Amino acid sequence: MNKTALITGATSGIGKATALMLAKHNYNLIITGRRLQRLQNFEKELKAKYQIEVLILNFDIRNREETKKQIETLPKNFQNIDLLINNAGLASGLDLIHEADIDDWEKMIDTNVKGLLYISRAIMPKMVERKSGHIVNISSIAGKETYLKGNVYCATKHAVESITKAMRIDMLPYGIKVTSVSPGAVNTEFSLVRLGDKEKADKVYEGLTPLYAQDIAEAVEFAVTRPPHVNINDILIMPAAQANSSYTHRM
Ligand code: NDP
Ligand code: 8X3
Repeated sequence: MNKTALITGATSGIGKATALMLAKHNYNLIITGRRLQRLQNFEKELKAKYQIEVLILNFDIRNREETKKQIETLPKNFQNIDLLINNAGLASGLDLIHEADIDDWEKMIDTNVKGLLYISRAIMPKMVERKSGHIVNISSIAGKETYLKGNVYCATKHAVESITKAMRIDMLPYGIKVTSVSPGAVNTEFSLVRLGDKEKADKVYEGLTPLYAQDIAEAVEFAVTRPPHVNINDILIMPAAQANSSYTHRM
């Protein structure tokens, strides 16, 4: 029988590439995000290419009640989630901490921290009941280091790191694996969302070869294809042209 994976934020970037990778491994997929048209197009693409079942969940992960309801009302054949990829997230703004827009802070904290917690809280009890499951949290180099103007985004990813460690401890007796994957600069819609401007977003990747979503999907692939006795705790993956969050080598 196929396993089931739920990927938050599968409309773009890392989430979409990870969903495609999991489809190749014959997972039935629950794909989530706010942009319904994208989810519908992606569902068509997945079903055309792979012999898997696909379920769309179209909701905003910041909405606590909606998130709970979506998981509580899953159709029977999608209720046993084997793999949760906590990917939905964003940076909003790049400003000094005394100048930043507080709405940006709310957005990042509500999505990257609270949203991740809401969906995990809804899914984990069934994993515990079944004594089986794997949770992969997409963190960031921003969860390991703090950089100029990164302030609250970095804080949210530091929180993801801490939540990951907490999950690993609390899930231990139930045989549930917990992995953190922390990328450096990946060329997705991330910078467009963060900076709100295509020209500024393109500059982030100018003069260097960044990571691509596929690279992160491959890191996730490694973590989810290990034998039962192996857990990959943490993967930190950077472009070869980026030493850490502050030093990049541009041509
Ligand atoms: P993208 O902007 O390409 O994708 C972000 C995804 O998150 C989209 O599918 C989006 O879906 C979803 N999402 C955002 N907000 C919400 C919300 N409120 N409710 C539901 N879904 C939401 O960026 P990436 O693929 O790069 O980002 C994926 C993850 O990787 C994020 O957690 C990010 O912090 C992390 N990351 C990214 C790096 C990078 O350099 N790109 C590096 C390190 C980590 P929709 O808009 O349809 O709701
Ligand atoms: C995204 C990577 O360095 O832009 O999490 O914060 S960075």
